[in-house]
Amino acid sequence: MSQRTFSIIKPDAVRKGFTGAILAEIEKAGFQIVSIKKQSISKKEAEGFYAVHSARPFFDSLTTFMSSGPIVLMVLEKENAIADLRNLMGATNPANAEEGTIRKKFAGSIEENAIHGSDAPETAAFEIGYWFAGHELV
Ligand code: RTP
Ligand code: MG
Repeated sequence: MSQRTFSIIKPDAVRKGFTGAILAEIEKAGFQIVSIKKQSISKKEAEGFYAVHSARPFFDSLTTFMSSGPIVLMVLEKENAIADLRNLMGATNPANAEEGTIRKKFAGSIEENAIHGSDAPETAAFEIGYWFAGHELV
């Protein structure tokens, strides 16, 4: 059954000019782009998005980074989209990411790691609703 997930091309990858190459990887892997937009986000918006990490030591640095420049926000669809995107992304720390993954190819560090993907159906639903209105998802 077809499933939706939420993804972000993070500011490091946009800055380095990797937007098109990452979108190509995503499409090559069989995802349909349901909706896509490029924008900068505020520190407050980043804090709300990453609220589950609010107690982590990297929270302030992460939310500063995520609001440091334009990002590309996307809703993606395919069968098994959530798990398949996580596999395509690779490990959080690019030093541990497998060959052929987006983070192996495009990430610079554990924080500046090029791409976000929802990790479960509940988080995908929250994250899609956080960034996209219903009329943007038809
Ligand atoms: P994401 O949520 O962005 O898809 O990444 P993830 O599931 O692989 O990693 P997660 O544990 O959810 O962490 C969210 C983001 O926080 C940054 N981070 N920095 N300095 C650190 O130790 C550290 N750990 C995580 C990364 O940008 C990570 O993607
Ligand atoms: Mg995560």
